[in-house]
Amino acid sequence: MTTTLQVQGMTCNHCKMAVTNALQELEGVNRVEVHLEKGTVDVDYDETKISLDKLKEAIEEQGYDVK
Ligand code: 9UX
Repeated sequence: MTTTLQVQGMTCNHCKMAVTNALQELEGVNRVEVHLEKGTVDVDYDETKISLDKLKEAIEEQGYDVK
């Protein structure tokens, strides 16, 4: 399924890459799209392999707040 997360604190391209890489290395994540201007992250993932909480945790570990 695809979900859109509101993520606070992503302002530059480095932030974008940090969040993208952190999510993409997780088992069950198919596609990640960060929209800096909107402060959102679209994640296409397999919910039988990974939970939404795990996705949020991975983003928070990079230092960003997930709404
Ligand atoms: Mo540059 Mo993005 O310090 O946090 S990596 S704004």
